[in-house]
Amino acid sequence: MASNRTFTMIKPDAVEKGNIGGILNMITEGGFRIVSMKLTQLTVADAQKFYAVHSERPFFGELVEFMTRGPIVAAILEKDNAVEDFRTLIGATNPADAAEGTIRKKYATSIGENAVHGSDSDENAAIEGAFHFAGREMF
Ligand code: DAT
Ligand code: MG
Repeated sequence: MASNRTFTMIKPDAVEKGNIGGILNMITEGGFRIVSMKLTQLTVADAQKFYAVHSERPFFGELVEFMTRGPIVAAILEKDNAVEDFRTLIGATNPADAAEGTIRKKYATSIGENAVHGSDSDENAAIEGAFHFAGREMF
């Protein structure tokens, strides 16, 4: 059975541009309940660990630099079929391919600076959420 929680980050580009409110509005309008949320900043070690699966890719250095350059909003979200439905709401990794009505279509500027993260599996959602939040911060 699919878990009902996913993990998201509003990335530094979107925070810099003042898009936290607009993105949170799309998330809540999309039927997701906020379980946990905070403004925080990833260290280089955090970003390298978070994106370890991409460590051999040519864009890894750029990705780590981008993700650590300013604050992010980290949040755990709840909805039936959360992981899959949130991936649908955020849209394709490259905003040029993202469907109308998706967060990345509206707020992302490039494949690298694409405004939001969404977990890709129930297992990763649990790992990523626990990385940022203690049990007492999950409501
Ligand atoms: P997603 O964030 O849609 O899950 P991913 O897991 O494949 O995408 O990649 C993680 C992040 O790495 C992505 O949000 C932006 C960056 N990235 C991926 N492919 C890239 C590329 N070809 N050039 C630059 N950055 C890229
Ligand atoms: Mg991914």
